[in-house]
Amino acid sequence: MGLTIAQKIIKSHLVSGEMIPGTEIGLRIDQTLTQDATGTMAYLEFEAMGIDSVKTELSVAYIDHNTLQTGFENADDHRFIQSCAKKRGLLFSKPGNGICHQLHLERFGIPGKTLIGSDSHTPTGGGLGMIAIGAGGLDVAVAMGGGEYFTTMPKMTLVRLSGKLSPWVSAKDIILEVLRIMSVKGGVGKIIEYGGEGVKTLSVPERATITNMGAELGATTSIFPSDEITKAFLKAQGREEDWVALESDSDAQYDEIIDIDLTKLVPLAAMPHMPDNVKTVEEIGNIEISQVCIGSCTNSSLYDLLKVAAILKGKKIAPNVSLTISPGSMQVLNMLSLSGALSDILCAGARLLECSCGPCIGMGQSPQSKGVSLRTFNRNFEGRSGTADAGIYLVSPEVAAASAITGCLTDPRTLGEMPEIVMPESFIINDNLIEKPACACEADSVEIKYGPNIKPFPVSVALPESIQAKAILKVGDNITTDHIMPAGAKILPYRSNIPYLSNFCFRQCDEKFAENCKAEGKGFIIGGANYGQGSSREHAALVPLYLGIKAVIAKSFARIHCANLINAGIMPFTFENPDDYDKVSQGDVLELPEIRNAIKGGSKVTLINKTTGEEYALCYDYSERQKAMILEGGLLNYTKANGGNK
Ligand code: MIC
Ligand code: SF4
Repeated sequence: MGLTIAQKIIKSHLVSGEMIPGTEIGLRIDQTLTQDATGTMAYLEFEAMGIDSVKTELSVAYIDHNTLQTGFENADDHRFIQSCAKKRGLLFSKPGNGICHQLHLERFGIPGKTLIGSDSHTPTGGGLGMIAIGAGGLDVAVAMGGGEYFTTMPKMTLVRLSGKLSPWVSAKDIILEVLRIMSVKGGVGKIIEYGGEGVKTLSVPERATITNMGAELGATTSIFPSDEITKAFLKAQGREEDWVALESDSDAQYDEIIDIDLTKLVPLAAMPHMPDNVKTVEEIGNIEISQVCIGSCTNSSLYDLLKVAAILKGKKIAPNVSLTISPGSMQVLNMLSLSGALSDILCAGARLLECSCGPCIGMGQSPQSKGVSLRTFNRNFEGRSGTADAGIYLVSPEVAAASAITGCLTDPRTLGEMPEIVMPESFIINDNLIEKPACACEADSVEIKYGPNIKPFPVSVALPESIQAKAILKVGDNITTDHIMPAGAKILPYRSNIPYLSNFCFRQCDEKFAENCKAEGKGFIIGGANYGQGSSREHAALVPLYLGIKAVIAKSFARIHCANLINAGIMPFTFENPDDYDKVSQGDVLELPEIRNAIKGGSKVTLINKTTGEEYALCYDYSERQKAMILEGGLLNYTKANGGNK
């Protein structure tokens, strides 16, 4: 039987397991990336593993999230990461160089290779034909040390593209359409592969916009073929030698096929507060807006910003609008500037921000109260922008630029003819902001620099015989990691200080959560469907661990968060009968009797509700490795108990 592109790469990197969907596989990882908001923890974990230097082909530590320095904390974290990179053999991308995913695409991604990154949008690399997966920091630390990356063998979905996009319609509209069709949980346990004739009409940055937002589908990753277009992109980046051709076999089998005719697509927008709440811009109508933010790892390529510049050229933004532009990389900014396009953007009245995540992670630019903000980003979760009552709409660069001019949500097709964009044949290469690691003979003398805000991280203990604790919190469906462990300019500086961070856990759902946990000393969380969707931040597991959470019992889980819980030593369970979710109330006293024996023997787990006297059957499908991790109290303890990096 023929193979899909993803299956071919998995096959060539398979270290353990079999390629049977739903079962655990272990993959050899060629490249890793970290960013600063998850990186400090990942390098602390790497230090705890006691490995001298990274064992991958390439590992890069990027600084792109915590670039607002309102105190010493972020700067100290950057210095810590920089010293780790120098000592342990990683490239270090300094602040100002750009957003990790855009930079990795430009400078390091290679078709056919595997990449894991401590950021959920790592699948951006799928635009180049890589298997690029977002993971928790601990999984990345293990991979840096040469260990396998374990995940569940996904099912294969083919999104077959035909036709060609109409003027003013763009790659963002393709992925918004996929989100409309599949929903934010539709991709769980799947790899989304793009194929069909329409693929040939999309450049690598456009493909990367699509694979980037595959994270919002909950997919393991998304991938495009590596073809002549990929080759041309790598050539323009001075890396033609990195190119290899990759396509699926003609008789490859997919579990699901979705057909999209690009010709029929129109400008779309995801309305507050979920990326799958998609309607056409026309349907939503000309609502008034107060802010437009263009950038993020989804839409900050040179192509995107040249389009924005061409639309804004000779125009002025509406008086009621604040327009921000965050170029994805120094290369993008440099080329915009040299081509004169930057001047078109600035003269129209835009505010130029640095090449970083910026407003996407709430690092400034929170909208006004009840403000409507159009963003070319990938997430519009409630409160993520830093303004609790703001309404965030996710749109394409075309819709964003057109609306900035008119002052209300605008279908760009009403502006007449789309200006023509000519892309340069080669990019300006300047890797000045990438620092190389120390050579082997100097690495020993490099000192790791810890700042006072860097505190030890919590480690779980071996699973006890039985656990009795309160349902300390009950939440509904689609709880994001932004709910569990919010980000934003005020909180992100404490990513390396779990005790302090714990005060903000679940604030949006229950202001007293941390206080209640501290009073009880232990607890359970009851969740709905798709619990933990969104980011890869392992803080959403480490902070609950610190607060004494022993298990999360939900209707279903998002992939990365579920793995992070197990890595931390917190048990994820699902209700065998989803209706039992309704029978548990916050505050009920619950018991997992004989839980250690049950997990050890792989037998049924029952949850007893001591308050109501009811019993509920729970499900878990941990692999043998995960069972051992739960029994030992998480991945670090398990690794130590097994004498090294497994
Ligand atoms: C995000 O977009 O939510 C982030 C910030 O990039 C996160 C990582 C983090 O929380 O540090 C992600 O997507 O994984
Ligand atoms: Fe940065 Fe936003 Fe991309 Fe996350 S989604 S990596 S915060 S730009």
